[in-house]
Amino acid sequence: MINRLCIGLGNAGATIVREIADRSILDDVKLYAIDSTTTNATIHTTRDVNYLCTISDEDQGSGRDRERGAAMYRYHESNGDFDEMYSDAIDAKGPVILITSAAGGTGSGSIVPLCKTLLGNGVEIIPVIVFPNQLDPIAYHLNANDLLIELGEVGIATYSIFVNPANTADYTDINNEVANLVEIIFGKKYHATSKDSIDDSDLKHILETPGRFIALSVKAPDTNRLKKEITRKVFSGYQPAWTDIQAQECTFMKAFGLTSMFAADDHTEVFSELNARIPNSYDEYKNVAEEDNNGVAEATVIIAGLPRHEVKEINTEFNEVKGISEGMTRSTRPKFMKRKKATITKPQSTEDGKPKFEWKE
Ligand SMILES: Nc1nc2c(ncn2[C@@H]2O[C@H](COP(=O)(O)OP(=O)(O)OP(=O)(O)O)[C@@H](O)[C@H]2O)c(=O)[nH]1
Ligand SMILES: [Mg+2]
Repeated sequence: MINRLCIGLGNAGATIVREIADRSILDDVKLYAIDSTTTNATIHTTRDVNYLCTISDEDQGSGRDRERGAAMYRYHESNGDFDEMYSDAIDAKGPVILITSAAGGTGSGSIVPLCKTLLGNGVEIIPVIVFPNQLDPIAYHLNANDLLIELGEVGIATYSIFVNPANTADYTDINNEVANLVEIIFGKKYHATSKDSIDDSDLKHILETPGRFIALSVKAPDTNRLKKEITRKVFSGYQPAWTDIQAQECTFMKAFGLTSMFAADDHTEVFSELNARIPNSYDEYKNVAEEDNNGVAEATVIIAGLPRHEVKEINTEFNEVKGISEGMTRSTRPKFMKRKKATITKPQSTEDGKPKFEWKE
């Protein structure tokens, strides 16, 4: 019997799985990465990641094609290449986390048949999707939008979304945040406590709430700064938050953990700004751990039942450029320019050896 399971797809998914592999707190999580290149497989991690390399056909034009990603996945699936991963998923404890970017081809395309198979086998799954930012090109957003539609069609109810930062290709920070979410939803952040506590069955309940959820953790030297930092991270972090109007229309599920010297006294105050932005909550789970924690106060936040974030509306009436001569007519010249024909004749003898040029009527 294996414990937890996490599968990363495509470049972003494999890179994030590598980050997870380097965290000792997630040692008991079995890791798979599926990608169409072997580059990722050769990068060192502190422990093993099971790499499954799908056929690489880059010379056929592999970039950002979701159809290709899905077809490759189905081919390998029918070949039995994912059988071990599937049996691990069926045996795994708790939900299986699937991580991919939405914008590419391999991960965004193959996560759909993967979800279909796992759901068909009764496996509980949570997709964690890395979205393009508003400044990313149209092709990224079309892939991302198609992915959401297809995940809806296969019946995904609970999921999480991160949005990549604009104007940078340094993903260290956001990838770290995704790994933090994995720690939280696998229950690694809830320190032992004799007071209110969040256990696996509470987490199961929270993560069965339909809709999008966010999960993050925050550290600060004192509770006042912790309160401000929670608000900052929830409302301007990598996971989209919610508007006041959306909050009025939805019923959220909350899980707030606090580890600090006086956690019981401070719990209400630390989450007060956040609670002020949540008018309707169905339930609230608490974890209150009173310990020195090396002088640092640490809070974890899960909010479930969130609406999907705003996707970029794309006008698909593309203005395609015209062919090189489309809409042009051949030019005519004035009569006085009446042209003679230029002819060139081959040299008759080898003496001068030059082609002969003449104007002819
Ligand atoms: N957060 C994060 N985003 C990434 C990372 N690598 C790539 N991206 C973003 O992911 C999108 C591209 O997806 P990839 O994961 O590279 O694509 P893929 O699944 O390998 O698919 P192909 O298009 O077939 O290569 C772009 O929006 C990139 O900005 C990563 O390590 N972390
Ligand atoms: Mg790739």
